[in-house]
Amino acid sequence: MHHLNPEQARDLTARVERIVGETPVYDIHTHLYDPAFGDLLLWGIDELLIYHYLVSESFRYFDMPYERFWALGKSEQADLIWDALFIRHSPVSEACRGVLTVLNKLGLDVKGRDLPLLRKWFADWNNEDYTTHCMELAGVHTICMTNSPFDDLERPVWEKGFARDARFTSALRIDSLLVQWESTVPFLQAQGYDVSVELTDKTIAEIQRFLGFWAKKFDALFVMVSLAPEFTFPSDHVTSQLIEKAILPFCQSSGLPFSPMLGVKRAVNPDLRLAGDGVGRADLCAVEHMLQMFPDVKLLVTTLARETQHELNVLARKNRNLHPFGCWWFLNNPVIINEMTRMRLEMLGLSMTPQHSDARVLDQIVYKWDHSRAIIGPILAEKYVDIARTGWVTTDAEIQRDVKDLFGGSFESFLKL
Ligand code: HDL
Ligand code: ZN
Repeated sequence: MHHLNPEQARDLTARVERIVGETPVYDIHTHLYDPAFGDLLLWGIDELLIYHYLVSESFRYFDMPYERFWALGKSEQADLIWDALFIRHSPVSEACRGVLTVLNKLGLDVKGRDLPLLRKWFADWNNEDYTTHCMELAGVHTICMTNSPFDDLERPVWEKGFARDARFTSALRIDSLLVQWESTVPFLQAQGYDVSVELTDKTIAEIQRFLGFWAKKFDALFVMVSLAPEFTFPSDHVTSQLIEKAILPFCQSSGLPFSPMLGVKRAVNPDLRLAGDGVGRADLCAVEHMLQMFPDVKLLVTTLARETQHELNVLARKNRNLHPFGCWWFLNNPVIINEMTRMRLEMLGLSMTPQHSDARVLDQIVYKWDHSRAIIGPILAEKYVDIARTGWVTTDAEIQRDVKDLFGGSFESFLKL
């Protein structure tokens, strides 16, 4: 029996897409900063253009040595990128289109292609007002930062103390501890932690004291790390030993989720610097074993390879304490956001977080969420139409509830698990 005629299907689709378009989102992983961090919060047309995604795309057209580019100032770099990716070739890539979406949503004249004129407009803003402007335009109500006690520019701001902007929450990032343990030991010792390279009981306890101090300082919501495709767990490798002996027990006792981000190959082209990382297929048995060995720890997981998404969803079906999130980095393209969102809705329903922005430049939240809503909305609408065809009618209130779940509600419930 068909319970829906084409007009009703169109009406339902329009309602879902409107609600998706209007529902503010919790952006649970970004590299943005509370405006109190001053210049660490990047924004404006030159920062948008020198985003490392565009740097790597530009070098495909450059024949200059890498070092010559890096020796230039930011606006000179931006000029070269604008010329290569926007003027001499049409800006059809996702990261290029993103810049245009931002300019358009800001109400600026994209057609004129006048970069100097665009720069003048941005020069009139300050970072507090512009933060509010971008969050309103993007429909983002809260931004989770990536905070590292190992970052020499960021740490002093935390040590000095500042009045926090409630719209910015925190995640404690510990790559330096887990992935560069031996070179991080002297830093920890200088910070007053009695640690040795050898993972003695004392060292494990001191690592947990360090985690507790910074998790409290940041009011961190979870502990995160990015790991290489080769990462396995459990194993004798020091990274795995640190996770097993220090991190997961800390997460167990503190109740903070652990967030391994799996499958990044750092510096596959070191000359590209921040733009030089690549992707590899992570072994999700590592996640499976963490879940089996630490059944009461919550794992907030994203993986970088397209090929590992289905397996992650199956793992999430088996473990309510595993929350998959986002279309991370090289996955943050319409073709893959489409596939991942369909797969997650079809396998997990609404108990997951389909997207985060990973924004490094404040204005990017405007395009990343515009582009993602344009994909998530129609897919979600299809699912409501599919069940409506059976006779199951979904009210606007129920659609609003579901979209709130996808846009941060499920994440916040997961934190409270
Ligand atoms: O490790 C990470 O959190 C990644 O998101 C990297 O920061 C990466 O450079 C990035 O910005 N991806 O979007
Ligand atoms: Zn990131």
